Amino acid sequence: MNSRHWSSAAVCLAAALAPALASAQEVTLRLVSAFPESVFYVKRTTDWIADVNKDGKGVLQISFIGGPKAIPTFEVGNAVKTGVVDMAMTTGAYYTNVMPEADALKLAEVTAAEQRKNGAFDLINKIWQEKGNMVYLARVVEFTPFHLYVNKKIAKPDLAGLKIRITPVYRDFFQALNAQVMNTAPGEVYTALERGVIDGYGWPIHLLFDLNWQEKTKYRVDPGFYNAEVSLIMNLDKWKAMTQAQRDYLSRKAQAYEAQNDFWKQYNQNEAKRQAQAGIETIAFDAATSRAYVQKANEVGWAGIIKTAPQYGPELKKLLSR
Ligand code: 173
Repeated sequence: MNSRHWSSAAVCLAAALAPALASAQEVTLRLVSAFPESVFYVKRTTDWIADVNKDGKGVLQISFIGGPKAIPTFEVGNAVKTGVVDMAMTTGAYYTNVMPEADALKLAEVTAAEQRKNGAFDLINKIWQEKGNMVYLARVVEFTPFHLYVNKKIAKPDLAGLKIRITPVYRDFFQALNAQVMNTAPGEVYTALERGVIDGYGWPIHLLFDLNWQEKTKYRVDPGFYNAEVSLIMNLDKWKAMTQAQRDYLSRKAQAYEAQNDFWKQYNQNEAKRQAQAGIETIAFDAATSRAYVQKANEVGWAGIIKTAPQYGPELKKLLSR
């Protein structure tokens, strides 16, 4: 066989093996959203996935499985922990059943970018690995306060006699304000409002419209409090099974998503305007009452974390506070 024959054989062999080699190198990760699919977080995340898939051919692909119809909101954390799914877009309040520390991310006063520099990101990853069998990839929502929304007018921060929809985000705070609370996934809030089962709810400044809650909401209480957090998390075993190149690629893309968080600043201003246009009135307290309201939120928030997470709570507080 002369060299010309050898080279054409080699070309044929390479051509035959190329797809097999490529597929051996490419991993497909299954991602779920803990938020209903109509919520804008999902559109932003599926746009990000499209970008990951475009640039990640032969390396890494993400397959979007769906929202709470695939995995119920409060079960998403355990699904990631056990590897039922590989990845999730969710918030810590939805997986306090995996570890109470998850809900501390709402108390961050330092930005996600700062958390990567000051050791908070590393501490979060240590805890998430140890207690949740998870990798914490990136925070994709910040610069966003939570608010109390009510259908009965209140003159002061006292929720006695009111039944308020919560998640773990708001539990300690609203209970400290004497509310009767009811833990509910976002997907069930509209019906609860419609039936008058609840007199109000906690939720960020944005995305009411995505769930049509503006139809059933009279007042937003100002000021807002905390720092709404939504993040990408991943199963640790799946992470370890990937190649270094795949881990690097996913980390880089996740960090690029996080780097877009300034987006929320303008978006939230627009959302507040849109609420006013939809007829949602604001209830505002005087300056001293507002200060005390926000301070109480922070105090009871950290007290709750430190009580349920005595080992890591104080360390998280140190690194996430200003
Ligand atoms: O469902 C919620 O009110 C909640 O806990 C939350 C957390 C982060 C972003 C949006 C909602």
